[in-house]
Amino acid sequence: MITLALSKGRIFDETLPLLEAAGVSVDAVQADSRRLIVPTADPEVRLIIVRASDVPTYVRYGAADLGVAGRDVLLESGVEGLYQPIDLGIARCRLCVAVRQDFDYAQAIRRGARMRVATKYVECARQHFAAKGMHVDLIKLYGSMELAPLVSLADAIVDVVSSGGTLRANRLVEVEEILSISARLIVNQASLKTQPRRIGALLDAVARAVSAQQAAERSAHPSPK
Ligand code: PRT
Ligand code: MG
Repeated sequence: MITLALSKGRIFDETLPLLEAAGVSVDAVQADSRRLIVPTADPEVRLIIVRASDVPTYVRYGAADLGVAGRDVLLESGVEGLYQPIDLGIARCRLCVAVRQDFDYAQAIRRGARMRVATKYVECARQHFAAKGMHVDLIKLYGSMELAPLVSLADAIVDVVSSGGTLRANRLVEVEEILSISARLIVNQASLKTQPRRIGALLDAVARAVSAQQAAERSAHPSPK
């Protein structure tokens, strides 16, 4: 049996079509249920539903052989014991620094002001500001980072942004991009050694599904020459 860890929401929704194309389809009723262990059309593959930030943990300990996790989550959690063979190109977003529209970030940097930065991504934020030689006080939050500058908890936030709609709705602006992010397939290294044929075949099928999806996207939205 191969166990694949996924989080509900965009990762689940965007991974299912790739799995389906790889021959591992999930019944719609099962997908919508509250079950935490979801069977697939392949009796040798099952899904487990976990919190996005818990995916690397399940895979690292071998409770799942494979998982799908955002690059943001992987950078925060570390990747020891994990292979990252495939960039799935889904759940795309970017990790950014954002501030209130009326906050002069460039001037605060010039003055050498010690900023307070609220974020769930403490490791990524620490590295980013250290590389810029900026001293910041990091405040760890677990969600709704966008609120922090509005109630003076922080001067800036580090958060992932996709459409930018949430920032705009809260009168925040993006001032720096730190990383571009997409979701990766991760694999437990020991699982790959003990089930090389089965897992290898699944990885090949998923890689083909990703290439086909990206080719279809390119032909639907050709990039300007
Ligand atoms: O929600 P929960 O606390 O359970 O966990 P999570 O937020 O880690 O999970 P989930 O499912 O929201 O995100 C899983 C992964 O999707 C993340 O690790 C990212 O790699 C990726 N991803 C892609 C995003 C977004 N796009 C995104 N927009 N993750 C979060 N967001 C948030 C963003 O923080 C903002 O608050 O969505 C909000 C709206 O974004 P806009 O810019 O489209 O308005
Ligand atoms: Mg979320």
